[in-house]
Amino acid sequence: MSVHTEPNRHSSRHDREIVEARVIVTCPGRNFVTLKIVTRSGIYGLGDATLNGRELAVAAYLQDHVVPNLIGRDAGRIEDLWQFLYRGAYWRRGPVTMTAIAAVDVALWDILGKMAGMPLYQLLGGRSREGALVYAHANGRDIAEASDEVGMYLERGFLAVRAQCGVPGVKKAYGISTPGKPYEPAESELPAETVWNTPRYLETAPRLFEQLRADHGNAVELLHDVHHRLTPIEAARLARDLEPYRLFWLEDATPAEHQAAFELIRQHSVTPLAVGEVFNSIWDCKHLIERQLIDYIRTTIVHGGGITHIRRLADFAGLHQVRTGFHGATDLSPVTMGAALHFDTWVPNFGIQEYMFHGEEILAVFPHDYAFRAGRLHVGDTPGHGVDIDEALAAKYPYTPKQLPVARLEDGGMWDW
Ligand code: GCO
Ligand code: MG
Repeated sequence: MSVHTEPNRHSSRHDREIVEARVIVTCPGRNFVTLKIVTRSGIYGLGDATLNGRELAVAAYLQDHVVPNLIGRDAGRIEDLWQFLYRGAYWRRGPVTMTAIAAVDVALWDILGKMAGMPLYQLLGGRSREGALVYAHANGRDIAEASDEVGMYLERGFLAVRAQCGVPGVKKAYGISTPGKPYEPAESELPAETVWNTPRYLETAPRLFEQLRADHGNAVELLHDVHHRLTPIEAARLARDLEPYRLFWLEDATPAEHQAAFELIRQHSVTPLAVGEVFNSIWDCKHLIERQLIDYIRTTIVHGGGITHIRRLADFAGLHQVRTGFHGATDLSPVTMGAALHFDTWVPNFGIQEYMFHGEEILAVFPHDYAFRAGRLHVGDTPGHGVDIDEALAAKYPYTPKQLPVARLEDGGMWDW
């Protein structure tokens, strides 16, 4: 019997040639940088290139140094282009470079999916699960308000919720929204200055989780983000104090530039640890993973060199029973959310996905096919990553400079925000 297979009409080098790549900056409520790569066949792909508060640095890196290298190349050579932009640039790693590489990489995977007529998760190896477990953000000025918000998310069907609350005596703590507004830290052109008090926080956080368990029981998964503000020994103490409340994870308990600092936390506590939203490559977490000092790795596609690199990171983490828990704050565009959800649908060592919802204006600029049902996000079967951009609408929202806040101790010394 002879088997006849039609050649894919996009399989020729000529059709796959990159003829245009453009950087789109838009601010439908917050700034996003998107790279659009167009092939000769007319098929295009999108990659997110947003680095909160440093958006134009990535836009310029792409525009001035990457785009001229893309024109005329074969969009099908995803691995080779990744190596070209990483090894070939000589200056390696760092958030600006790795975000720019990610934008190219995700756009090329999107093109590949569209050429193949397949959703991205299928190209990666197919479905491992029906939907990706997600966690929402609950916050409140005090414990009671935060608990009410956890209750509100449970009513909406969430199975996992991150909780943050105000700290008595601290005027504006990380993670707490202005009443009536969604949580959005980058509100002003120059960084807002906040004041931090570690002893007050260390008293408050365990009381928050004691109350949440009393109000909502043990079935909900609870998470908490320290946002890098503790020293290793303080982090060890908090992780130990939180043990009775069985957190899903404690995030960024101490800054992780010095990866071995996590050994101290591990020596004192069995609270699961998550780290990595500010990492850009495997090298930032190699020690943490090899020594099993963390349980979840948060580095996601947009800031970690794209699907090509994050796939390697996830495989390496899997060898050490570390699971993924991708960053999904609103400063990552729906393009990253779409790509991340395809990855989550495939990756064997999936843990959880952060889901902080984008507002209506943003969702209108980025039409997408993922949807929330019963505690999980589900990707659609649109070829590629399933997220598009309405360029005419995007053009109506010009870039607006906004930076993240900074934190100081009460004596004025700079601290981690
Ligand atoms: C999170 C993060 C965010 C970051 C933000 C910075 O866990 O979602 O910590 O809230 O602060 O992404 O741009
Ligand atoms: Mg975080």
